[in-house]
Amino acid sequence: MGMMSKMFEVPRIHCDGCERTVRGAVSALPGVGKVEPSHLTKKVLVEFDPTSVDEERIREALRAAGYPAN
Ligand SMILES: [Cu+2]
Repeated sequence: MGMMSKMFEVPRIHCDGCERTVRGAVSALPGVGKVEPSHLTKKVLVEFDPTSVDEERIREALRAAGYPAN
């Protein structure tokens, strides 16, 4: 199975620093590929291998970093 991508809405992303924090937190998960946060859209695009990680695990990582997704 290939990579999947999912868009998360994360209202607390306000600046470049938030983007770096979010990218670091989500990228640390095994099975996660590209992570593209945007403080302009308040969204994060995440590419992941669904055999290694799932949406709930990504949501947990966002929550733990202080950036809960809607
Ligand atoms: Cu910020």
